[in-house]
Amino acid sequence: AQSPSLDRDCTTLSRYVLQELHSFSAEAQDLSALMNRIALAGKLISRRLSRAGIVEDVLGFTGETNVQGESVKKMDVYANDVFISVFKQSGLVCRLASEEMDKPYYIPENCPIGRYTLLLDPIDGSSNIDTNLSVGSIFSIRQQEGDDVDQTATDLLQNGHKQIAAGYILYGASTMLVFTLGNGVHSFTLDPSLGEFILAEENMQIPESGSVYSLNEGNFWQWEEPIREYVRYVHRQEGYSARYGGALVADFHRIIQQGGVFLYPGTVNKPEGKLRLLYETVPLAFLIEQAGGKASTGRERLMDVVPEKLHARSPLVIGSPKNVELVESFY
Ligand code: AHM
Ligand code: MG
Repeated sequence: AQSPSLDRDCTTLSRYVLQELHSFSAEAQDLSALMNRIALAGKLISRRLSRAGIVEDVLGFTGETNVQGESVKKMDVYANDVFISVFKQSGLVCRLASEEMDKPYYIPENCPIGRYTLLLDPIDGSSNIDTNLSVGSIFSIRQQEGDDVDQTATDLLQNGHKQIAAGYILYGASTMLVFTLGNGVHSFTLDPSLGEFILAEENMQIPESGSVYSLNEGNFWQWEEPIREYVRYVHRQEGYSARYGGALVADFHRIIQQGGVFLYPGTVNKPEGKLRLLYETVPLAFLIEQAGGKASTGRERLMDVVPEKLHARSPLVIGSPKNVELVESFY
């Protein structure tokens, strides 16, 4: 019998994206080039992570603090630089906005022609690196609107429906790239010996409901009351399983594949929670909706939220439609 991967004819990412777009329009060409660049960044980051402890400067902190007030890890800086250098050569992206940079990064050479903005969290869940656990990268692509001559990037302060593409790279036991171009969610697995992302699943669909709930229960007394009530309710039911790995991308990947719900609610001191809208919660909202799931702040559909600033945060309730509706019913 043929192995399953051979049955699938080893569809590579670059071939798949061109096929999916069914056209050779300028935009289709651009998107295909953008996805290939993201894949290249993913390969470079994956290669470096796989050598943690063998080569220098993979583990540990730089000693700096970023815009978010968090200690910067060496891999945060490396991954941010990888995305910048990969997109400098693309000609397509004029601005990159990242968790690691206070202001958007402009690539002047690309600005007259580069019509796209890449929003990203270069390494999500970086506290997992030093213990050899999964981390990810999250990205979202938007069309630049207006010429942004004063470099304020105010056109980014619009809702999630403005996204053209979104996805993540999961650096786990294997490296996976999962994305949407607004026409379903597709996943690819990196074959390191080929250096190619090979199609794993087309049109992923999240189950209607699932038994996993995923949140940091250490924050119980910090949460707002509806979330405490929801968790008390879960504790009284049979059949739920708690799963929380400390990296959003990895926890989200479990949910989108197997169903259930991931939550990062607001707390008394931080009503907007921890996760950032433009490059963490809203890209995942786009993906989950494309896979038949739901994403909410608890009070409203996440895709409709308009950020007040580049690094704005939002609560996150995301996953199977039934599970998300149940959480919302506690508000
Ligand atoms: P980071 O992007 O700075 O790594 O922070 C985001 C991470 C998420 O991956 C994860 O879900 C969350 O922070 C974990 O936070 P906590 O330790 O408060 O549970
Ligand atoms: Mg993050």
